[in-house]
Amino acid sequence: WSRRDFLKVVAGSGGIGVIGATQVDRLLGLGRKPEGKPIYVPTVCEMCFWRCGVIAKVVDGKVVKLDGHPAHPQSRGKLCARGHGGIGLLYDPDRLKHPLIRVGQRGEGKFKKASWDEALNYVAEKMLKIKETYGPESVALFTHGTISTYFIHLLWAYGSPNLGMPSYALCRGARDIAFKLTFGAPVGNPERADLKNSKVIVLMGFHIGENAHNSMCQEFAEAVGKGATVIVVDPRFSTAASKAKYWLPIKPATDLALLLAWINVIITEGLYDKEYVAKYTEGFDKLAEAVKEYTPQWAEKETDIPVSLIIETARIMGKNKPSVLIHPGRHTAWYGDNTQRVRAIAILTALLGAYGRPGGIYLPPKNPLSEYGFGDFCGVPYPEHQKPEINKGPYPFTEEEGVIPEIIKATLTEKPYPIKGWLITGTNLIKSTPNQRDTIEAIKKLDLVVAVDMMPFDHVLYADVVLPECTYLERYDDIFVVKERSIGLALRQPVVNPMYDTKPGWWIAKELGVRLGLKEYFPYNDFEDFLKAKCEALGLNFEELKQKGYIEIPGTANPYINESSEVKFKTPSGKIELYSKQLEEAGFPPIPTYTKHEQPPKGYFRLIYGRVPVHTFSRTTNNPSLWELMKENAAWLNAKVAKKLGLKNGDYVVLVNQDGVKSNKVKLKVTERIRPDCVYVPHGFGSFSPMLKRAYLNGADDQQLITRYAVDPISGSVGMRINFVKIEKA
Ligand code: MGD
Ligand code: SF4
Repeated sequence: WSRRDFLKVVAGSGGIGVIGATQVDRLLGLGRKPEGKPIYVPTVCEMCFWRCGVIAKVVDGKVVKLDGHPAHPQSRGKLCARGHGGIGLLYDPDRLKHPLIRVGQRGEGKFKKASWDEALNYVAEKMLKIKETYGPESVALFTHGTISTYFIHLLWAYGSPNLGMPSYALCRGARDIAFKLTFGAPVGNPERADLKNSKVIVLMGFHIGENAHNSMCQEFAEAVGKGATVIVVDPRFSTAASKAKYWLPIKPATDLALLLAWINVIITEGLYDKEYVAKYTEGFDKLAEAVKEYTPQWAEKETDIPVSLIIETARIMGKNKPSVLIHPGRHTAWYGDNTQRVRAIAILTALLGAYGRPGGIYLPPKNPLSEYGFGDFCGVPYPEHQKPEINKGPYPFTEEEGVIPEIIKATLTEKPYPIKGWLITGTNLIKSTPNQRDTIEAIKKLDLVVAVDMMPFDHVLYADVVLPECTYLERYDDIFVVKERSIGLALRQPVVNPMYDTKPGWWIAKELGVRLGLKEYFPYNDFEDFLKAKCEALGLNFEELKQKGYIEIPGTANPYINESSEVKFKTPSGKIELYSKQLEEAGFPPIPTYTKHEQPPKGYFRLIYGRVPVHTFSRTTNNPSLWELMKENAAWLNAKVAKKLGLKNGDYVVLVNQDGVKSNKVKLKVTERIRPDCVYVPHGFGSFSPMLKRAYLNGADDQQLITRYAVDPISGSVGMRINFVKIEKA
């Protein structure tokens, strides 16, 4: 966003703060404007994982403003509110300021201050003891964000495969597997959605604008401006729905029925791209046969969407093919049949000839770079692990990023072998993972819990040792290979020196590695040495990258299929697999089939959740700048239902789930913008860490209410939208 748009957000939310010099003064307690000559430093945002390019304005050694890098394709000169709000993170007085060692019980949050040597020695000693007693596999790593690079390297060098990343099973895992099974490649991050050229945009439970990813929002606005038809399928009238021609308020958990009915109409009415289907796909006849039963009449009963609208929207897609984007989504961990649901999106995309065509899903860029990863730098192979990996569970298509609840289950049961140590870096495990009771019980069984974080979020209360990382504005990180329509390289570099006694993640991992006898895996003293060597290996000038912040590699853009040359997809058949033999061989339906999901019992509502544009998960809820824009969440309830229950807008209520678990008190948003059978709660609020002065007990924690989950048997994706709540007055 531009500064003007940002001010609009501030005004719209009734906020009082504008992130500029005045607020920086307040955050710093300066009481005056910094007056020196400004310097501008390019770097990369980490307020969410879109990773926009940033230009930081620094005056008198203080960051006074963050703006979008004009050349970086994910920022295009703009930042979202959270990107601007990075200053609030840097100067948050509640930051972790020095290493801590626990003195009270796990969960009490009682610590003593420690030196880095003391804290690192403590962790290393425990890790060596666990390795000796149980084997290295008994340490697991939970990690998210850039710090993952260094700690996955450490985990693998130490000898454990047991990695759990929320960004896989709790987020985009099912989507990536579904696209790989169908097209031979995941849809990428950023998603390869050619939004700006789309004539029809279909958003299924994907709330662009509330789920704010910078360039994606810019392209959505551009497409809407050019007159694209937007079809929003959501039980809630999202912000994107306000830009849509069609809002289809679907009964939750029935999206697959709508998708199958759309496929049915597209095939029976001959609206598919016949030439494309014949040339690039495999299994069309079997698909046509399989979807015969999924008529719009059948789907109406499942979804509550009228037959006429199902047919009308399918025809609009057919008429505008191939420039139709059925967005594959990002957080696809919904109901336990996630891979098949996203596969239906992929199949519909293929029928419309929209994969590799303008306005659909563009192709991955050509990659001339050698795959030169962090682990390659040391040239030492990782040790073979002796015991089976727990993190993949029994799910045949899962990736190495793992299924977090499988590690938690193994920790609780000690089967197939004990897990005794958890390293938690850059993820608030308590807020990201369903069934908090299991997570907390598992923690109690451990010999070692380490948290590497910047803020004392919920999980930090349970750590034996807390290692404070400095923020993204105070550190180098590994070079980012930006894979958008073309390939580029972006550098995160320190904008200011680290505040307090905090250290970068690469340093913490290295110091631990050295103490664990793994020095050969960390053959550098200074991270600049590593970055320079990496640049050399990639044929780049490090100084130029430092100065520019982002460099595009010319000749790498490859957005659309070249119809005149032979196209080979990286699937076993070399074609787009409408019918998946891989799934069939693994014992799953080769074409998505519909399964009914349980609906809320009487007196209960389905708990659905989502994002707000000024926060990222839980991580920003204590940020002074962003907290001013939104301090607490509100539970959305349909107006008619509220009237029946005698509840008013602004009343405080408590949500109680099917297992009797109660939320914090939460404000009610009474609105026509939601179906009567759901309650919607923005995710990430209601922290129970008293070390957070602003976020503490502000609003309801949706994760607390997610005691049940359904794991997708194909990908291990963890469906979390299967919980029901009733409402009690607070
Ligand atoms: P956060 O809750 O924001 O996200 O889950 P998490 O990755 O756990 O917690 C991030 C933690 O990382 C915070 O403690 C923060 O201070 C710390 N952190 C942030 N930046 C850095 C850094 O640079 N260095 C270090 N060391 N620490 C840092 C996200 C996960 O949650 C995901 S990806 C998804 S898609 C799911 N979303 C989701 C949902 O929408 N609803 C529900 N109920 N559950 C969800 N779980 C998943
Ligand atoms: Fe930062 Fe916003 Fe970009 Fe995310 S979308 S990286 S928070 S500016």
